[in-house]
Amino acid sequence: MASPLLGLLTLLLLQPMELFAWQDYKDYKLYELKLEGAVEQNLVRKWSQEKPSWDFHEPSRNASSLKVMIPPEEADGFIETLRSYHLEYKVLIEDLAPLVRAQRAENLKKKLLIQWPHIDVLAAFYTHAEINDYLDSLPARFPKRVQLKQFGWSYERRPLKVVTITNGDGRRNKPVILIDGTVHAREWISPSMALYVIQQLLDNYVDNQELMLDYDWVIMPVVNADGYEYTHTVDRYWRKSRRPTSNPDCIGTDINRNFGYEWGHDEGSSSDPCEAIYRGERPFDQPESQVLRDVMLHYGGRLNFYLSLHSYGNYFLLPWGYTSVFPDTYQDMMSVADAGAKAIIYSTNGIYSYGSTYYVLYPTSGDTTDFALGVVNATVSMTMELPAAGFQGFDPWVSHIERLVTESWVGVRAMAAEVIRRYPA
Ligand code: 0X9
Ligand code: ZN
Repeated sequence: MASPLLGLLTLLLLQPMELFAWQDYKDYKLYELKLEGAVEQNLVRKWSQEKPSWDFHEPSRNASSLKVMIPPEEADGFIETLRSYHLEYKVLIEDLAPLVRAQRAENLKKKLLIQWPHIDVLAAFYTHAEINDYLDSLPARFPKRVQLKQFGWSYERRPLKVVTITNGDGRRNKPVILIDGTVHAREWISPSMALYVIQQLLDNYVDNQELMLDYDWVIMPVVNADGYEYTHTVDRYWRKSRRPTSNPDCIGTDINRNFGYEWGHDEGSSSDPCEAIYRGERPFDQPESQVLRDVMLHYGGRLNFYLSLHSYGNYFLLPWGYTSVFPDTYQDMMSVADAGAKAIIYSTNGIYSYGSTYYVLYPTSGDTTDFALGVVNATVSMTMELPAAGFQGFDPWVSHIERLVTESWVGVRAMAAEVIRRYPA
């Protein structure tokens, strides 16, 4: 039956995203800028404010270069500006479109082979709905060891779920290790890593049981569900939430600037809805931030290790982000980071830098890690920036997943073991 319906169906199968105005990144370019010192750093900061469409990857304090993605209509002006400041640059990628398309095709092809609801974390990147289906399947498979709880909804009403994993001995109120993922939508290795941790604790119990003897694990693989879904359906490089702002041209808030501890400093966040680090109108005005806050507070009195999974950069970032002053327990937290860094370098030769966010990376204000320490009193609070992969850094190919998550697990496992050793139940 050669009907229009069939034609539509074929179109849907071949180009599923055209119908939803898929951002194809045609002729978008990726540049690398040389950064010589504070002068360039300040220029980049100024340009991020004035030109939100120049998508700078945030420069870390000591970086000697940084990447920036530029839309085709801005390319001439961008180059002119660089030249006028005598900044050195090189073009890394002339046209992002074929690469974005190839990654998308690779992932969709891999997913055809999956036997639902069993998912192979190493075989593909999954959508929020697919991850939720997988989480939903766990209590039946591990009735004594898994508890699944929905803590709320995203702005677009996606259910936000949290899984608690125990060894099933029935002992209540053990100290907790809380791991979250996907606060930033485009950092796709983050949900994969959260899922890998779940699979290690459940399917590889024999090797990991000592990690659950006196501690429970609480894992929220996707915080920014709307943003994450949007990276699968419309725009692969979306970072923020999806709630509209006071500016009709700019959508979304950086959930990692929206938390209510030392919120609102201009050093480390922005009041401009068009910027990547927009903090929102008020602390916790994003439903996703409220949900993660509630999860933290729920486990408050026994939160011994809070770990937020991001990418990229190979960092263990400790509080504070908002100030150059160190927290009282800084050295204790450093010992935990040190255990993670050592374990990784011994196993794969991967090198992590660690220290306070303010010094190691850049100032941040209103982020989850500062809140976990400042308000929830987590014993150890940390952001882990997983390694760069792919062409931008947060866009690994499916074939990279295994290397990234197995290496990262070595670090997470070692840090959990160190927390358990230092703070026995
Ligand atoms: O800037 C951020 O939100 C994080 N980096 S990312 O490239 N994933 O966007 C770092 C936040 C670190 N903050 C603290 N550890 N306090
Ligand atoms: Zn991030």
